[in-house]
Amino acid sequence: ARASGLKTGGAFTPTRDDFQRVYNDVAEILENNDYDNGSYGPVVVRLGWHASGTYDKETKTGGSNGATMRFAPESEHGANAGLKTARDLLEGIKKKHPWISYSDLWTLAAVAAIQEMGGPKIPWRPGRKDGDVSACTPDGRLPDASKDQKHLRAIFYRMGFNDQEIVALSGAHALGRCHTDRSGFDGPWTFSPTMLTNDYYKLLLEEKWAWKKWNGPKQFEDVSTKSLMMLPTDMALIKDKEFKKHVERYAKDNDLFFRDFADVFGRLLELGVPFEKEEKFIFKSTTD
Ligand code: HIF
Repeated sequence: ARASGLKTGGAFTPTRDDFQRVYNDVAEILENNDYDNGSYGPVVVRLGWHASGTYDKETKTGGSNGATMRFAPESEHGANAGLKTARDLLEGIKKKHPWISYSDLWTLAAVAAIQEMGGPKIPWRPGRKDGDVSACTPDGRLPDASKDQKHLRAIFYRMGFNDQEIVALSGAHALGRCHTDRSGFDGPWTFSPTMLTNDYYKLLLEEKWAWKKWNGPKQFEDVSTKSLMMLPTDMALIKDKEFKKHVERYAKDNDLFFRDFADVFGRLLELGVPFEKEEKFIFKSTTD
């Protein structure tokens, strides 16, 4: 007998093992030497976050339920440029496990990407249902990187997060890079963009940052190597006293960062979802 959900009359109730199988299949396709820094992990994390970060706690609209980024106009929103790469990558997993909703798949894949890139275990639970085009959120709900701390607070308070949580989430910019053909910005935040560490906070505090001289959008570069970047919204975390004190805490203590990040990133992926079950899964990483 199969140690997983039973098929009865076409209905399929997936078990923890079935979700772990999806995790394993995602983990297997993340590394690819022909793509960016050798991993789809960062762009998959960005997909999970952009699918979730549209949440508005007042109107209870947006969030990861629905996976409405499959549809225009949301897929065409400027903030989502480049995410087709991640959606297309996960299409193969959806074909192999057709019972999983896109909204569960995208968030589970983000969890797998974080864990496989050396990050903490992110407790995750299923229960998201896919919506249709009518649930697409209006443009402008995701943050604009050219702005300051006031904008950051407006965007993340709307999702229900506080200052400490904004800073804890921000450590994910240790991962990946900016692409001129997506956001217009250019370059990675850290020297190890496929490993989650607290380097983002350390570099923010320890490097000297100056405006990059170029024709692109305003961004910062590290004075010593000119190979790293910070967005104006990243720099806001050390300009603002309330934010900076948390940057200092996370720069000093990677375990604290991992604990707080796992908690807040897990909740980000749950925004706007009317779960029927409390129980969360902790997936085995391939290195366990
Ligand atoms: Fe990002 N983010 N993000 N981000 N982001 C980019 C890339 C990534 C913001 C702007 C950008 C978060 C918050 C914010 C990731 C994960 C998270 C890019 C570059 C921009 C401009 C896109 C491109 O050109 O490819 C802003 C303004 C944010 C508010 C602070 C989250 C906390 C850090 C919530 C988060 O988890 C990841 C991963 C990438 C890298 C994607 C890649 O393709 O490498």
